[in-house]
Amino acid sequence: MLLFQNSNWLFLVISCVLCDGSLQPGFSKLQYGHRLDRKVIQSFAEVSFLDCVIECLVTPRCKSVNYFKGANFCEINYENKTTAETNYENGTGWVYSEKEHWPKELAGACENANCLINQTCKHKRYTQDKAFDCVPSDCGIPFKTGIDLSTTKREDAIGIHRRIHASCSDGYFQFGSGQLICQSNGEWKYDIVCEEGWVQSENHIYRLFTEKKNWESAKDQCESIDAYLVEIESSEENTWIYHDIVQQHFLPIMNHCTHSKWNCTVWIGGSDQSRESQFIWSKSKNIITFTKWFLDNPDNYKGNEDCIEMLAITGEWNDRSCDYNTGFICEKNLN
Ligand SMILES: [Ca+2]
Ligand SMILES: [Ca+2]
Ligand SMILES: [Ca+2]
Repeated sequence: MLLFQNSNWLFLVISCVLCDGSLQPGFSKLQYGHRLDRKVIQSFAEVSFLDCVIECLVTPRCKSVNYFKGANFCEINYENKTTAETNYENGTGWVYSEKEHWPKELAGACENANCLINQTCKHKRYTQDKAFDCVPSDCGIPFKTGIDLSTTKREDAIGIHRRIHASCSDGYFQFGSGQLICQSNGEWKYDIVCEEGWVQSENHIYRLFTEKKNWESAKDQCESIDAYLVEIESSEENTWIYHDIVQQHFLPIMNHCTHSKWNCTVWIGGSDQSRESQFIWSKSKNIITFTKWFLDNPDNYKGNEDCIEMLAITGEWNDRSCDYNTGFICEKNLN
């Protein structure tokens, strides 16, 4: 009987906390027309003001909330107006409130949960269910080689949304939409890869490799990065590759090139391995129509020259033994 009375009493206290009396300090200290800028851990759409406060109470790192009444939009902050004075500013339609003005009991089962500083406590709201879980509260600052986060706008700056857009730093080529999504496991999902070394011409990109490989290995390396050994289909493409890649990026670092043109070459993707004198491109399997052969070539010297290299000095082609080790150029189509 005593137990029954106690639990009834407990229920009464919880009900009162949730209805009026104890909430008074929190409501009486609301700061209308203000918000704390750029200190957001997480934001939530379509939540009530009280649920916004509860999100803060169950997140150890949270110190205050911003709430936009018109859109039922909630932001929970890792600072308050005392710790981040200069970020406290006017904001029409916003309400600002501090965590310490609200009764801890609002956190329900999470009231005494010892979640880590980068976690938030999940529980069933407005019930006496004692079950809770500690889950990551945000994804932190995203990091990936070559990503430039300085271009993100205020609305999607780090933490303000669980979804942001980034781009690649100078010198990196961007693959993917640039979208980053903070997943519920606390990890960013990246739809962006920034790679160094690619140069673009129209809807193709090219990348020079100076490490020396035989033709087959060079071809494999291009395929391993979702590209192919370059296929040169026109005089314009040959000129562009010769001027913009070979002369600009290859010759300057190959200081021995002046001694012999035969020591300074790059593999391109053509060969006559399957049928002597019928040169085809390895990726498209197209028969090679445009050619830029160096004097007296292709000559199939010693009956053993089936792969095509470009002479870095002149931009002209030579057939050579596929076992020779030299640099190479990969090409990739942009969709
Ligand atoms: Ca091409
Ligand atoms: Ca041959
Ligand atoms: Ca030759």
